[in-house]
Amino acid sequence: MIRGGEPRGSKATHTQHDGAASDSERGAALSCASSGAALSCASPQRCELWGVLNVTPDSFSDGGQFLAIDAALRHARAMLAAGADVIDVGGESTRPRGVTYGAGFVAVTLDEELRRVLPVIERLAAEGARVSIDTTKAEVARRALVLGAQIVNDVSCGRDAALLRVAADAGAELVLMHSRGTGEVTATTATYDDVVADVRAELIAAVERAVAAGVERAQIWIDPGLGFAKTPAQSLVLLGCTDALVATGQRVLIGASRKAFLAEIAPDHDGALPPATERLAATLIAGVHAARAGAHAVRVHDVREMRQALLLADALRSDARAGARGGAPMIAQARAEALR
Ligand code: PMM
Repeated sequence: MIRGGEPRGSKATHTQHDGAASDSERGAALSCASSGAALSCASPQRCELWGVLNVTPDSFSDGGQFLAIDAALRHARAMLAAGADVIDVGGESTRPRGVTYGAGFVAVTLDEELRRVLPVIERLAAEGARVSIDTTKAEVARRALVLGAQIVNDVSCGRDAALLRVAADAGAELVLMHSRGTGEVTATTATYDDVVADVRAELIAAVERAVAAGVERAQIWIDPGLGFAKTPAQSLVLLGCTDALVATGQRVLIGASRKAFLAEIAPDHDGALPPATERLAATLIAGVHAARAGAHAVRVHDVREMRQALLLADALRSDARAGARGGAPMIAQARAEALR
């Protein structure tokens, strides 16, 4: 799939959004270069596909669809068959409170979260899937890892030392997703001097906390947390500057799939915001951009479609140019890769 990216500058488009910080966003829009990141990302890896499995009644785009274990397993298996490398299982919605998502997520008890995720994780891991547990609770992470999950996806950015120790003790991979507060957009949480430099610095600090807790540095992923404590414009800037995170040397996960900022940036012709399930085209462009910038994985709801987009983007970069030079277009290579 997509390998590497080309050097480029970055300019963010301004867009209407729900809150404060427009001055700092204007600064941030020019900040890829100023944040000290190398803009060239010739990373050789394949961009992984992480399929989203929300076993919740209230996630913003698929809430309620996969609460029943059978439905969750069916969906996970379909994503694996479509090429997912990881299934990211979450039992508590993380949608931030605010203009976009209204009341936000409903906190669930430990018992309820365990009840939702453990049976699904146990089955998927037993079937050989690489499973990630999307949680902020140390005990949920611990029990999921015991049942065979291999990755802890922490959307609280390593705030809880107990969660970090759980990942360390299990030798698990750990995703540190940037957020502030519970991800809501307020004048406090979404004010940045330079959104790229600030998010990068807060992620690096979280990486150091995790390393101090015993997690192997090479096991740690970072994620800008698009939509979490970020206005749509700030999310756009961060997505546009994915390479600034790749330049840290940590593996980078990008989760843009179906998010509200995509609708704000690309509304319908009549100005209406497309609902979550109708943001596929923007999701695919976001994923292709992230992969080209060197992201190591994209977290998506639509695995088959994302994979198709990444394969075509990759073919356009390499095969089409080889074809123009008189070489044989490497369609066969793409097919071989598709079968991996
Ligand atoms: N987004 C959501 C939930 N978990 N985890 C990571 N690492 N990155 C994200 O961007 C992220 C996440 C919210 O989206 P969803 O409701 O579609 O799961």
